[in-house]
Amino acid sequence: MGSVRSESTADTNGIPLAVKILVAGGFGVGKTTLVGAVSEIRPLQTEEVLTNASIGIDDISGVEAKSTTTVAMDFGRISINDEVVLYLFGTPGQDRFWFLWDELALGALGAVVLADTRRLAECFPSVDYFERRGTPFLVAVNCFEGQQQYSVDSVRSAIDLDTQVPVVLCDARDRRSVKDVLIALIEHVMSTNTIPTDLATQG
Ligand SMILES: Nc1nc2c(ncn2[C@@H]2O[C@H](COP(=O)(O)OP(=O)(O)O)[C@@H](O)[C@H]2O)c(=O)[nH]1
Ligand SMILES: [Mg+2]
Repeated sequence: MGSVRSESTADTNGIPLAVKILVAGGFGVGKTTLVGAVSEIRPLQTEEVLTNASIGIDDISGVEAKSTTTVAMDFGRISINDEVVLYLFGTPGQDRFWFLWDELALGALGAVVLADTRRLAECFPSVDYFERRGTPFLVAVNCFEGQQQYSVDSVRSAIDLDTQVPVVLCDARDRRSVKDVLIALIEHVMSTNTIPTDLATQG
């Protein structure tokens, strides 16, 4: 009560606006961790124990402790307020699952590209994908412990990002930190005023 309410929200029936957000980035960068940290529902995950079959296929250099891999995707939900609920879809990190991306990206309002500064190049394919598609995104640097801290500006220039694309630092394990990333993304989407054309065709 007393709050300013945008007439453009879908809240006229008390039903929150459902917003689809993608979480992308390279293998082992923290996508599953991020979705799990922030989700109000037990995240649906399709983790599979890394088997000998993936040796030489999944690049675990730098993440040798990693013993599982997301086969299809992560899914989670977070309410930003009474009016907006975000549905998070983690994209598969491995190149062999690229065919799933176009399905996942359908109707997505925006994307978080997670980056690990130890392996920054891993985020390039995601950045390219969303640039090509015209999906608003930001780059969230997952600050693993013991990792050399890079400035937002040095990450931006290393990725050669458009100046409009926000770069933020985060801890994928921390709910508050992840929520801040998502809020920054929503603000960015609103500032770019991009409504995906495929949303109009969704029921
Ligand atoms: N220290 C630290 N470890 C992390 C962080 N985020 C993820 N991890 C660990 O890094 C590994 C890969 O994370 P995961 O979420 O599975 O990566 P994904 O392949 O992108 O889904 C896991 O063992 C996580 O526990 C972080 O912010 N700090
Ligand atoms: Mg994962």
